[in-house]
Amino acid sequence: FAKFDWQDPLRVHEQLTDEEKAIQETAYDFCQETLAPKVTEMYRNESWDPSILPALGELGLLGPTIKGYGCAGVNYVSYGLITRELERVDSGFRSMMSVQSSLSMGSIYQFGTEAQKEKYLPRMAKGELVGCFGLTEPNHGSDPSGMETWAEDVGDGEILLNGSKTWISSSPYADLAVVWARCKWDNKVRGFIVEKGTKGFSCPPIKHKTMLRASVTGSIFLEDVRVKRDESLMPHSKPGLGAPFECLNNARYGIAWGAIGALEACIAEARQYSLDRKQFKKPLAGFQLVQKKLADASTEASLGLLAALQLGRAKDAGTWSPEMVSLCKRNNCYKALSNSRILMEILGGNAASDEYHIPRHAHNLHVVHTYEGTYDIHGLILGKALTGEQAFF
Ligand code: TGC
Ligand code: FAD
Repeated sequence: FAKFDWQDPLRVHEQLTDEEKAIQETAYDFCQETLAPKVTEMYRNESWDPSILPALGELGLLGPTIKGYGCAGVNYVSYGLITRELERVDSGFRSMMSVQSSLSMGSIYQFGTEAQKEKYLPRMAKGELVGCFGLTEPNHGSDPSGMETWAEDVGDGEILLNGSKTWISSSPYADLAVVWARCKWDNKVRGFIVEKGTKGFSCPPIKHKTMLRASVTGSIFLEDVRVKRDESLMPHSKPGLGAPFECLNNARYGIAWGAIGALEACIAEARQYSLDRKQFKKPLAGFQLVQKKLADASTEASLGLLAALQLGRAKDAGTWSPEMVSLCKRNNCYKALSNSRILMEILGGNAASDEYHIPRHAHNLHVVHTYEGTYDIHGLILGKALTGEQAFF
C-alpha cells in the first residue's frame, strides 16, 4: 500500500503535470509567505493593500488563461490551482484575483475591440490597473434580467449610462469597471468599460461587512455618465445576458477549486488544534466525535478536489458545460461552508478569537456560497438540465 497522506488523501497531486505542479508551488509560496502574514490585519480593518495585485501580476497569476497581452496563457487546471492557493489563505484574496482575471479581463478579452484589449489587458495583467465587474443591482441579484441600469445612444458617438450596482468586489479601488446595462435602442444587455474619473461615475465602499472583510466591496453609481461608444462598448458579444454569464462560468469554476482550498486550511488548523489541546487528560484528537468531524471534512475536501480537477480537465479539453460548473460550484461551496462550521466547534471558545483562521473562513464561505449564483440558483440550473423544466419563476 501507499502511505496515507492526510494532506492529499486521494493522491490528487500526482494527477498534475510538472508544469501544473510548478504553478501551484509558485502560488502556494507567494500566498503563504506574503498573504498569510497580512490576512488578520486586513480582515480586521477591511483594508486594501495596493501591493497585492502587482505582486500577483509579477508572478503571472492575473488573467493566467488569457493568450497574449502579457498574460501567461496557462490551462484551466492551473487557474484552479492558483485560486485554491489564494483561498487557502482567504476567500477575499481569491475574490480579488477572480474579479480581475475572469470577470474584468475576461470580459474585455472575450468581447472587447482590439484597441480595448491593447489598452487595458497588459496593464491589468501586471496589476497596474484594477478592474471590477458590475452585474448585481439593489433590486436584481439572482435575477439580473430585470436590471435597471440603462444605456442610451445620445448621438455624436456618445452613450449615456444611468443606474446603480451593488455589492461590487474591488469597486472602490478599481481603475475601470465593466458595467452591464440594458440598451434603450433594442432592450438588450451589453457590457461597457467605464474608467475611474469619468464624470457622474462613483464607487463608494460598503463598510462594516460581517464577512469577506479582506476584500473591499462597494457600489457603482452612474449618474448621466457620458462615454464614447467606440471606446466603452464591448461589441463582440451576442447582445443579452449570455455575455456576462460566459465570464461567470470561468469565475465560478475558480470558486469550485477555491472553496476546497479554504476547507483544506480549516482541516489543517482543526487537526493540529485537536492534537495540541487536551481535555479529560487526552488530546481532543483522541475522541471519536472529534475524529468524525475531521473524517467528514477530509472526505468532502478530497471528493470536491477531484470534481474540480475533472471539471478543469474537461474545460481544457473543451468538453465542459455550464451545468458542470454549477454542479461543482454549488457542491464544493456547500461542503466547504458546512464542514468549516462543524470544524469550528473543535476550537471551542477559541473560535471567538481571530487568532484562529477557521471562523474567518467559515464566515467568508457564506458569501462564496452566495455570490456568483447562490446554492439554490445553481440547484435550479441543475434541476432545469435534469428535467427540461425551468423553475426560476
Ligand atoms: P436565461 O434565459 O436562462 O439565459 C439568458 C441568456 O444567457 C445564456 N446563458 C448562459 N450563457 C453562457 N453560460 C451560462 N452559464 C449561461 N446561462 C445562461 C442563455 O443561453 C441565454 O442566452 P440567449 O442567447 O438565449 O439570450 O436566463 P435567466 O434570466 O432566466 O436567468 C437564469 C439564472 C437565474 C440561472 C441566471 O440569471 C443566474 O445565473 N443568476 C445568478 C446571478 C449571478 O450569478 N450573479 C453573479 C454576479 S457577479 C458576482 O457575484 C461576482 S462575485 C466575484 C467575487 O468577488 O469573486
Ligand atoms: P437574492 O437574489 O435576493 O436572493 C435571496 C435569497 O432568495 C437567496 O437565498 C436565493 O437563493 C433565493 N432565491 C432567489 N430567487 C430564487 C428562486 N427563483 N427560487 C428559489 N430561491 C430563490 N455582484 C456583482 O455583480 N459583482 C461583484 O463583484 C460582486 N461581488 C460580491 C461581493 C460580496 C461580498 C457579496 C456579498 C456579493 C457580491 N455580488 C457581486 C453580488 C452577488 O452576486 C449577489 O449577492 C448574489 O447573486 C445573490 O443576489 P442577492 O444578494 O440579490 O440575493
